[in-house]
Amino acid sequence: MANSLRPTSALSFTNPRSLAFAVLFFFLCVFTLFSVLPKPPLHHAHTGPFKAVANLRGDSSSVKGSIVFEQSSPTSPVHITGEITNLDPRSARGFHIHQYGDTSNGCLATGGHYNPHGVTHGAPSDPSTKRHVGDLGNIHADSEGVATIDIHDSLITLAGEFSVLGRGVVVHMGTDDLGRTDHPDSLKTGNAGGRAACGVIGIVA
Ligand SMILES: [Cu+2]
Ligand SMILES: [Zn+2]
Repeated sequence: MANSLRPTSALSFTNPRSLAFAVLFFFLCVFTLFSVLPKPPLHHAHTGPFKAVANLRGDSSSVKGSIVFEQSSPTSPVHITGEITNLDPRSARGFHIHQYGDTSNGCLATGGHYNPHGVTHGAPSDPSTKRHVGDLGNIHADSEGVATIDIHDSLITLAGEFSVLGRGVVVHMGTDDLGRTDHPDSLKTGNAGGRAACGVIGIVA
């Protein structure tokens, strides 16, 4: 008889169903609050677009030019455009990003091909396991010795740990064999010969 007189409010937590409802409502409130609160950015990384330039000059050759690198976001391909002049007419010449942006002792100071993953030399069309990040293949000069560059590369980037910003760009005196010949240097440098001109990839507005 006394039991039937106890209040049976819906919010009584002695009722397991009401307790479950209250807990659910609480978490729903917390979730809603967190989803509407303004969030601070997770990090201060620049998300793009990114733009860089390299001005190439030769140590002793007259080969020169200017190359622009553009990338709309950290995961987009990099668009490389520009012009290199005074090349041998109708030639193909190795074109790479080298490890260092140091030309203080001439183009040799830029070191080897930029190869952060320790793989073999290849063509830009090869998978990332079979090409250096810096392997951009060959540029092709016309009858006047001018190469017009218009490359989209999906492996190089201007953002993050493996950014090529601050590294070197080299145009070689010979043709890059893209890792396809029996020459002992084929899988190391593409046997592209000496360094005709080089420059440092720097940030521009
Ligand atoms: Cu090179
Ligand atoms: Zn290479």
